[in-house]
Amino acid sequence: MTTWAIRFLTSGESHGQALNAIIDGIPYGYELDFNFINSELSLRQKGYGRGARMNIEDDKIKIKSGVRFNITTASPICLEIENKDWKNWRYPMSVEKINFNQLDDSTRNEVIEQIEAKKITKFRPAHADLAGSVKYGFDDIRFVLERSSARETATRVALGAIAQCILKKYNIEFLSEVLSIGKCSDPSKFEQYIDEYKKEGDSLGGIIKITIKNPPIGLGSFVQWDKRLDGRLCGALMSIPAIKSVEVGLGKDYSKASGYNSHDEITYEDNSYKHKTNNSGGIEGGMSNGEDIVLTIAMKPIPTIRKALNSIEMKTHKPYEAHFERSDTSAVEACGIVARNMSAIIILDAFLEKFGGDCRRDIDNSFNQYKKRIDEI
Ligand code: EPS
Repeated sequence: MTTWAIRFLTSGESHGQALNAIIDGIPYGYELDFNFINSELSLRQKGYGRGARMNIEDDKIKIKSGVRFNITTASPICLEIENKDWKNWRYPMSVEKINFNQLDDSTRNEVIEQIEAKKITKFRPAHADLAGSVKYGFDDIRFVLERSSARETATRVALGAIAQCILKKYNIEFLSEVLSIGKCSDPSKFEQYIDEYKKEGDSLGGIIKITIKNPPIGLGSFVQWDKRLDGRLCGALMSIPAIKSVEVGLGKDYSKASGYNSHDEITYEDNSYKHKTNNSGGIEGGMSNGEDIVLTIAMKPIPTIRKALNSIEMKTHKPYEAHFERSDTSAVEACGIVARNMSAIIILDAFLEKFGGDCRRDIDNSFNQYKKRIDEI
């Protein structure tokens, strides 16, 4: 995915020491609200159907660089989120710290035996296990599952919450709402529905709606394929583990309507352009059109399930029941928090591409000047 004004990377394994992220391109002069950032992290941990891991973790952002007296300094921001569960995972995560040359033969053999015994070799259907192990040549699926784990999304929420702190100054807000879990679309029955599947050792996915409120008209562009805002947002949302579809506005239902009956008619009220409806989901021609941006994403059921599916063991190629580790029954609500924060990173990128400067005052001037110009049209 191309980003234009900001770049970011994340690192860390699910049961490694910590998760880290670095984001570059954040201008000078924005006050960050750490209570808000930590509340987004806490919301990502919650939602009905989460597993025992969430009782261990207490995700909080630790800033390592790029912020002084709560104000962004324009330097890259480096952040860390601790994995409290790391302490419970002696092998194999800490094994690289052991100097094999200094061990006597029997201790070395004991360590090797422990590593061998802990290897995971039974692929879970629908997980990254199979393709990841084959691609990299791993003989232990743990190398795949540690990094492919949705634990990584905590860092993206922290980065997205930083983006939200900045975009709030321009009245842009990000909301997420769970529309359905499995086949249940009655929120008052979600918990009961999840309980039934939990009892069965099964898992669930769901549908989430993301609303981006008050984006200025003209974010993104039609001039180049990779500048289109819908492509950028959809790519970012598809990169969230377990997401299988992203729709903008009416999405696939738009294809079933006729143009006359579905396109959003344009009006002019209170000094600005508006649309009578919002079937386009706030994006036309790869640009925000001034309406709220509405995206709907579908999450597949979590791959790790107690009620084992059939699979193959890596060494013998013989059929086995897939490996089970402690897991969530549903993480749909958490996924909504991840999705709104991923959207915030992309909107900030497009916002800084349009109004960018090195310091907040320049960006405020550019934003206000643009508003003045479009009010005068
Ligand atoms: C996950 C498996 C579970 C989830 C985890 C994602 O972790 P564990 O194997 O430690 O029980 O709880 O999600 C998180 C840790 C998180 O912070 O969201 C997986 O296999 O993707």
